[in-house]
Amino acid sequence: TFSYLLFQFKSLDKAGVLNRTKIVDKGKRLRKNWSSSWTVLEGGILTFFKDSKHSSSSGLKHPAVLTTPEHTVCLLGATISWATKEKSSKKHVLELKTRDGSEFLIQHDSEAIIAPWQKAISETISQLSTD
Ligand code: I3S
Repeated sequence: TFSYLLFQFKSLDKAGVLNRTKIVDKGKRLRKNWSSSWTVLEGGILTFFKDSKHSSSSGLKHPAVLTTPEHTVCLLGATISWATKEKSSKKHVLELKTRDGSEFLIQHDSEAIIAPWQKAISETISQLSTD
């Protein structure tokens, strides 16, 4: 039914492969270590799965099954913005700051891929703040 489809749509907001690095953990600066990972935005939570040891093509077939979550980020009270040049020399870098004082950089060379993530994450953050 339509309401079921709507539920499905809302329950899995977005998924794909992005580059990410955690740069601050609860106020403590970490060494930047970029890696590519399967990323899922669902129910107000952003989950970065561990880098698959397999080739990216096999990793893409059953990514959620073959890998384990490395970071689960609650978007309640988080902020997202485009990172300044000082944060990274890469293009299209998003800076995600969580309520517990952690920071992630999220990146993709393709603007067509990263722009919808920026939109989805900022919409989720706004949605959570009005709930
Ligand atoms: O902010 P930084 O220190 O310039 O970040 C770069 C480093 O993490 C670098 O690794 P090494 O510390 O092993 O040199 C990475 O390879 C670079 O990708 C990082 O810079 P970008 O501008 O790509 O985020």
